[in-house]
Amino acid sequence: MTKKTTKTKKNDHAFSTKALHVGGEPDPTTGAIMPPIYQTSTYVQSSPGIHKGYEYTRSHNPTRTRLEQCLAALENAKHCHVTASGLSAEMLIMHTLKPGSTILCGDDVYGGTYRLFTTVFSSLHKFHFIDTTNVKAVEAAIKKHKPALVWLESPTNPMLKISDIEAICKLATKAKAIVAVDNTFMSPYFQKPLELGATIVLHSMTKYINGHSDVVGGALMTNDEKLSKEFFRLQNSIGPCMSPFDSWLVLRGVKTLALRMEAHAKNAMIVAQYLEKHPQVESVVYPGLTTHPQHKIAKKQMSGYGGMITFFIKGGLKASRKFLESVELFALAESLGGVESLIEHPAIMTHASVPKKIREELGIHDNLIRLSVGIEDIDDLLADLDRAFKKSKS
Ligand code: P1T
Repeated sequence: MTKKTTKTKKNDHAFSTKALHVGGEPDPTTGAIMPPIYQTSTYVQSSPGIHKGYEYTRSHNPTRTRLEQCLAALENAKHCHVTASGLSAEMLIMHTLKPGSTILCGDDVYGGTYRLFTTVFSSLHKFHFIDTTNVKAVEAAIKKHKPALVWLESPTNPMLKISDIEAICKLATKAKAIVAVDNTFMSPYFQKPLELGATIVLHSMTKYINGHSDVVGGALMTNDEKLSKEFFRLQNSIGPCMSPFDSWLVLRGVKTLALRMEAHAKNAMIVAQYLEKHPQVESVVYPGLTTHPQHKIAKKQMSGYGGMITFFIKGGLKASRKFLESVELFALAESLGGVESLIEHPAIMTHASVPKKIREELGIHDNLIRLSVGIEDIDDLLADLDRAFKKSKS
């Protein structure tokens, strides 16, 4: 069997099989079942320019190559480029655009994405932020602004707004714009935007893909060969590459992505239903609840609802602060998508770089709390929330 046939066969496997076996092949020189960490910066050449495909680790590294093969297989993408962080992956996308390009961006995005666009790339490109859950508004904005790129985060961070990716991709394609989707909250397990018409999928690998809160990384996937070459050129020229050790950690973490996502979603649904009934809760946002404004679209384009929940606690900042100080199992920390449960206050923490006025318009109020529901025993998680509600009652 040729090498090419073996790879094609592996790519035909189901998600959880690919997560283990694509890029996870035993080391051909020793038989080690776990791939080696090629902890090297450079590679010996037999004659100038004659080498085994690897010259320098900023450009290529065999451990990173394995991770890229695995992630491309999981997203059903032809190409994947792993980067040093989610934000550096976003930076590379911005650099593929001609200076002066127009970007139509969802109004609710991760605070760091907002900061990158409005304080770093605003001098290079033009950004228009709109509510992309409204397809008609997107259609009108595409006509008006003629963007080169439509940027969607779906579900959004932190409001969990969901955009109709397929409908927006159709509108963008008609207008010769490309669509990039930040798929961090769903991971390729629950959502595959390339199959819905997106040109680029972006992940903060720091979150669900790695899943163990011990790596910061990003990934870009595309089926467009020209774009992929441009990603490589830019990454090699600018330098935000992932280290061999971090690549290896993600390669290990991603093996359990399917199991973890199922466990996150199962726990999150129970927590969301618990919060919905709680007398100290004003309202809950979770894509799996039928009360979610875009629940139908979520059902159509996602195969699960993920592990992220936001809710509004009664009693304003005082109550949210007390609640956040009172939880014991839920750790008060930025980030999400790790096996352990995290809790945070978007207005003060992850979205502090979004101006207060815009935060308020989006609904990121002082009584908004974000949960990244982990895979602990559900009874322990509910008991922890119960305790914190009791303590925060004034
Ligand atoms: O942190 P980094 O790996 O650079 O990824 C940035 C990023 C991009 N996209 C989304 C949807 C994200 O949530 C993030 C990072 N978010 C957090 C750190 C957070 O706590 O929300």
